[in-house]
Amino acid sequence: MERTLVLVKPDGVQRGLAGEIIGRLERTGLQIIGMKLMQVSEELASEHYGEHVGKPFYLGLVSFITSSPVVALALEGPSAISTTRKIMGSTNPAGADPGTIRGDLGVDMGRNLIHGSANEQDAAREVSLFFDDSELVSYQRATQPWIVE
Ligand code: D4T
Repeated sequence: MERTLVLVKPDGVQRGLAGEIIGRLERTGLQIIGMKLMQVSEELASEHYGEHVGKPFYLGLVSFITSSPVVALALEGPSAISTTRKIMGSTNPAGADPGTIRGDLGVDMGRNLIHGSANEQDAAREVSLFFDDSELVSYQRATQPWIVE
């Protein structure tokens, strides 16, 4: 089973879209194994966005992600990373496909509502950055055989 980290970014929380965004991901059948509302510190933001240090949008990105609370989720399931990225849509909402979270709910690159880990290595690093082991819950769902063969 694969895991991924999702953040409903500050614009999603401020706009009251956290439930809509989480619902879209939840309906895929991916299982929520961790979830919390939290304020991202400058330190956590710089670790999370380390790959973007030095890029022209980096300071704005850190300022945005620390500007207001996010909802952090750890999701688990087959192809959790690619499934989440598909539902999110491409980075710039202006070009994101209709039917995706960014395509349906956003219009601007700097306010793209959601983060999802890009690959397995990032997912492992990001899940452990945002969640302690004790915050990740292992549990059975009665619906599981109707979601995964
Ligand atoms: P995240 O990481 O937020 O899930 O987005 P993506 O994986 O889809 O995109 P990314 O890492 O390339 O960018 C991270 C974050 O930076 C913002 N951004 C990006 C921006 O404001 N201007 C830019 O030119 C780029 C490339 C949007 C997402």
